[in-house]
Amino acid sequence: MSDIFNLSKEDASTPISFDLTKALVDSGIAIPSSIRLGAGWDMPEGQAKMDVDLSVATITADGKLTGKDHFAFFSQRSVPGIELSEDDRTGDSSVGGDDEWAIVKLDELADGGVGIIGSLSVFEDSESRGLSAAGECYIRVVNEDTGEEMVRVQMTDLNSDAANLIKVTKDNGNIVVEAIETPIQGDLNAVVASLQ
Ligand SMILES: [Ca+2]
Repeated sequence: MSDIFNLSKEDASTPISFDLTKALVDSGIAIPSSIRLGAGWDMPEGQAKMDVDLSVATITADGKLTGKDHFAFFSQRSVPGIELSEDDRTGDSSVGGDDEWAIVKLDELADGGVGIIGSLSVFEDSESRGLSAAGECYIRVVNEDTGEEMVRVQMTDLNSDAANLIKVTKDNGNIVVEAIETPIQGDLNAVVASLQ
């Protein structure tokens, strides 16, 4: 099977554990003009750095990727409605803030897109460590209109290579934010495959 994306990172430039704090924020919150999906991690003292990657997929009502061109990741950072930050290869790019993030405008997603799924994956770790090896690893959703953090998933016990973690959808003018937990073994192409 050929890979879906070329995942090489030619330029040096940017894991995880899971205490899956369950959260569901929904109903009655009007769709913000934009939301931020933020992710961050810091390796425990003495441990080699890890390169965790945030990716954001535009999804249909069935939770499937609307199209290859609607999946934001390190080599395709701008897709309709989604702008992804630069790739952090170490988790060091931010102190007290997100290392990688995406700004999502739900009303500007590609045709057929009713929401997004945010995922984290480990990039080519020579020690094959899973996401739970990354310390203080989290993914969160922030309402950019109010600055309110709507949901945060803190990872402490997920030893998979990757996972789909956050789902945000539109529902009759409101926003629905869900913490999901779909562990995935494999690289970012496995994440994409899980959404097809
Ligand atoms: Ca990265």
